[in-house]
Amino acid sequence: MGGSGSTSKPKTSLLILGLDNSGKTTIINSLLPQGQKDIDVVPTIGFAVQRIRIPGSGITASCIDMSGSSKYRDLWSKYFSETDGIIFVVDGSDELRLAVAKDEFDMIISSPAIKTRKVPILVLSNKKDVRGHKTAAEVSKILELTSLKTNNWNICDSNALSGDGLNEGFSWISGQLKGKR
Ligand code: G3D
Repeated sequence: MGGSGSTSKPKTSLLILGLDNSGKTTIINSLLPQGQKDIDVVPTIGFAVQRIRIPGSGITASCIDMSGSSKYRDLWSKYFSETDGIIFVVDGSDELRLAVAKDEFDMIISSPAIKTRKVPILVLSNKKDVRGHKTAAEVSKILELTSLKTNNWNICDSNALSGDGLNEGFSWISGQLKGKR
């Protein structure tokens, strides 16, 4: 067995999911040290996966844009079966697309890999600074989170541009991930 040295293998995988324009890229950038825009785009068929390693944490975060790629859903199962946690990002200021986000959310939580492995799910109602933003409580109702009994979940309002609300969400999910190790 070789030594792992300073580039030890990440042990934990996080999946960041949501529709386009919800703020996923802004959020993964905020997980990187300032000035480091070290996002790999992993070549896949039909949908884009952005991947980062969060320095010092042993966590790899992969980000999939769910918009318009539903025909590739079968290919997502690989990511679902490998992930230890999910961050589902919605644009809380885009009321019309919250219904579409709900369909995607239902697809995630009904996936056997997510359900049976009890993957913890953090929902971010992003763009809290935008007028008309739906609060965490309102988004929770739309997504029917209280009916979700198979997985631990949490929901926070966030502003990915300023970082407001992100820490609360990240500390919840990292607590969940630690509990699993
Ligand atoms: P995506 O990766 O989910 O597609 P992005 O989304 O991270 O690219 O964000 C889409 C747009 O929303 C970007 O604006 C980004 O700056 C903006 N955005 C992300 N989070 C917030 C937020 O919390 N508040 C506000 N006001 N804007 C946000 P552009 O103009 O670059 O398209």
